Amino acid sequence: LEQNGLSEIKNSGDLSKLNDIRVNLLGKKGPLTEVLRGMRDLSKEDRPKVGEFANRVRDNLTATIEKRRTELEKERLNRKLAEESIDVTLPGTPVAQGQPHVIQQIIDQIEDLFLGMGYQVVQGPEVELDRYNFEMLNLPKDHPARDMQDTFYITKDILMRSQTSPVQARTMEKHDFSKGPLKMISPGVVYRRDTDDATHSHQFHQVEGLVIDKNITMGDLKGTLETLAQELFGDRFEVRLRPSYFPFTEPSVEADVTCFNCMGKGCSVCKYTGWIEVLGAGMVHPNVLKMAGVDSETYGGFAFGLGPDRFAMLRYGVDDIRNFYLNDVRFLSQFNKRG
Ligand code: FA5
Repeated sequence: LEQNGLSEIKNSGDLSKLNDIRVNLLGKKGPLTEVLRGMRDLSKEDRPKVGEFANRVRDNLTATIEKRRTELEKERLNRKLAEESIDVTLPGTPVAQGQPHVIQQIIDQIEDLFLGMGYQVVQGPEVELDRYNFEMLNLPKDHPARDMQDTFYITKDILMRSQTSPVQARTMEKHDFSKGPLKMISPGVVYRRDTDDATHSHQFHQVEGLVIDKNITMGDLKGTLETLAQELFGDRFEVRLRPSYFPFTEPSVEADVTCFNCMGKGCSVCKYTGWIEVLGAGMVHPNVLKMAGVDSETYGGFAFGLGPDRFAMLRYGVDDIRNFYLNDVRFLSQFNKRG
């Protein structure tokens, strides 16, 4: 029995066979158990001898099974390691790397510039109250200048904001001027019922800027806009300020930049003017200050609202604003900051 058992164990090829052998040899119905059970029928003298012998056989078999089990487990692990080994010389699967949208890149650059000049960045809601989008900006309900921004209304009093200027009103209302001046920019998406064409989209971006303090002049506005133009366009383009009208600023201006497409000669992109309008600005109207609870005798300031979509067109020579919104990765990946 012992010799047979030992050779069966040595020849067992896998763990489940080894387990079967163990059950057969040492299990409850196995021959050894049988022998031990039969001991009660033996004489007093034979009992210890047979017992000792049977126990020795059992111990030997158990130890051999354990040894074989360790061997088989090792073999199995080695086989698994060999099967699962990785060929490090195989070419890897390329991982596509994302990047901020080109307009977001422009907005990030504008934020960096203004943060460096001590401005704070403030966000406002895209679904806005008529009160902030128009009324507090000196545009009561029946004001004809509301037609300048054809607006998506949700209800009589709630709309998709047509400009980022409502964030001015919201921020001024909360600002504690005893703690210092207010300097903010507010980037975001705005909506208008404009007919889409090469330079107009019904959904586009604006960055609002606002400074309120004592003794702010038009010269401060001009210097700020020149710093911005220099940062974004370098010396390649000319910037001109042109008198304009906004109900919330007086006096008001608009800034145009040389058309990138014809460099001022006149083409269909700039509607044959040689210029592309990029922002509106002016000195904050006293009514706007008063409505936000700011003392308009002591404080004044300037505000501007610029279109980063147009900035992106100028900088990269993109001749149709709609390209930014088609989400064609072939187009967008051209503006990869990481090169
Ligand atoms: C305004 O929206 C004013 N809130 C700007 C302002 C702020 C003036 C603070 C004074 C003080 P305007 O409607 O001109 O102004 O738009 C500002 C800029 O947004 C434009 O110069 C242009 O760059 C951009 N813009 C306007 N309409 C569109 C459009 N449909 N598609 C893309 N960009 C547009």
